[in-house]
Amino acid sequence: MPRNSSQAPLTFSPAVRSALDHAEPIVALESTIITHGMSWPQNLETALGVEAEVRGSGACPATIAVMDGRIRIGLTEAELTSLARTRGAMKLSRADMAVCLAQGRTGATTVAATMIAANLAGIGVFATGGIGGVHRGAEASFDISADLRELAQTPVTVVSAGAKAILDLPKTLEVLETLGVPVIACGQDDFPAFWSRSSGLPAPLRIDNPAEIAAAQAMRSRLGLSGGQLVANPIPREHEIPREVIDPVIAEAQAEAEARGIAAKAVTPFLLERIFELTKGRSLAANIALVRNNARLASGIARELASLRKDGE
Ligand code: PSU
Ligand code: MN
Repeated sequence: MPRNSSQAPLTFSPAVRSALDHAEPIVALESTIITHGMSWPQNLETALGVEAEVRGSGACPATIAVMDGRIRIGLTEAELTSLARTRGAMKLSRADMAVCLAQGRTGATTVAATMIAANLAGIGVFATGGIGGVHRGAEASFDISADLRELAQTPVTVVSAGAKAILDLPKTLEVLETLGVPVIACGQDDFPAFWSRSSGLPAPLRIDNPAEIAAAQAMRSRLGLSGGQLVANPIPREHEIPREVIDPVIAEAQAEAEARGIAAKAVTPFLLERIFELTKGRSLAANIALVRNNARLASGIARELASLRKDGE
């Protein structure tokens, strides 16, 4: 267990508490995708569906959020429903967590904040859709997601479908390399592009099975290397939106965001919502499919991490 975890205001759901006590596999899940990434009621359906996917793959889901001054590790169905209906939840990254907790507000955790909470709780793997990264035009806006630095410092394996394709993917890969984050494609050589299976860029590393991904994370800590791993799992073929279809849509949404002066934390939610409208919902269907697919892979990694821990005892 990481240092200081005993002082952190963590509240475990009964299911997660029991899984931790029995050293059973656990997969952390984020909540910004629920409050800022999708709208009601698809956000709740997706959150429940992803949890079911994790259970069906032999692990315990732990959706993470901040409520009433506590970091909640695992939410009941009633709590998930209430979060999915909430308007005005804070979007929490590393910078915002402590203030949200100190003020007793409700907040949804991004990839960065979910990694921090998962690590405090002793959970080693986390599934999401796509991480944040270097935004297009970052050379002017300096908009680079805190998710990247978090991957460099917090020892959690993050399973995603790559970085969201609204980003500048070559620059995102460059920053990850500079920060020393292993970017591991699963099942193919190319780095995936969220809605599409390939970004056209090679991934720096490739591992095709959960056991080796878990072993690599354990090896990092034996080497004293800080940080986690980014596992890039391509969207299932039947759900992908080909690059030539989605690229012009992204460009149009991007141009609108610029024209309207959308900035900072609002950029990603605005682009996802506009792309949803412009694709008449196809982007959302793809997003849901890829998150569920990531939840399955993350569960496999969680099972391997649990058996590594048992072997180490
Ligand atoms: N994956 C999705 N949808 C999302 C996100 C991830 O399929 O909405 C969220 C994650 O919480 C991620 C955040 O950390 O988008 C990135 O926000 P930003 O670009 O502002 O750092
Ligand atoms: Mn940003």
